[in-house]
Amino acid sequence: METRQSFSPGLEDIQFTAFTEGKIRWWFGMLDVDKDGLMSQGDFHLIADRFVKEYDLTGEKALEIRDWLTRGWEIVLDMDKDKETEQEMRCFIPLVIKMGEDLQVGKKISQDDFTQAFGQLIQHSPALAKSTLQKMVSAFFDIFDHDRDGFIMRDEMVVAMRCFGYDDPDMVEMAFASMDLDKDDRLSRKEYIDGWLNFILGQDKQHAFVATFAPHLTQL
Ligand SMILES: [Ca+2]
Ligand SMILES: [Ca+2]
Ligand SMILES: [Ca+2]
Repeated sequence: METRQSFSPGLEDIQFTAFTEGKIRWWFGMLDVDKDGLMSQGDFHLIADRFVKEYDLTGEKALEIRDWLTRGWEIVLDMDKDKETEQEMRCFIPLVIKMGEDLQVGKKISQDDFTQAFGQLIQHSPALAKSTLQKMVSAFFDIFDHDRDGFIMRDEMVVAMRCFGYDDPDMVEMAFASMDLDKDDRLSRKEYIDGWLNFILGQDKQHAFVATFAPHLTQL
């Protein structure tokens, strides 16, 4: 099964199973950095603050990351799409639209809302779920790749994971190694995106991320 992870999951594998739901709930917990059980702008501000502190950012650089983390969901959920697409989305995936709108106006999202929105997205269109997640993960790649050389190095991964509240070096190493498929000690955008897509949307219970971050899910 080792080589399986070098590709992102096929659309036929993308289903909203209990396993998928468990992973989405885990992922929510990762984004809820202040651990108040809700996802809000406050969490993204906190992540931004931590990055600013870790990298000692000032001026424009600091503003840039704050701006991105605050507006990230708009970009990912494609809020400026055309009218027709918007109506279609409102009709088929209203929970996703509502989540985007709630975040924009500063409302907090519960774990159930987040999970149900993603579930609806997956059930409506595995392809759209995959491309949405791809955009989201790709955007986080840009934040993790602090020096913008197109690769996440081990030290960049360590800092970024710390900003998300994961400071166990073994855990970070496990995640890094499982994504670095060509073993060149850096994560390309593709390695990083495929790693996350396989983890969140794939059905492989032996995935290294599952064992590392959410071992309880192997029992599902
Ligand atoms: Ca929170
Ligand atoms: Ca880099
Ligand atoms: Ca690599």
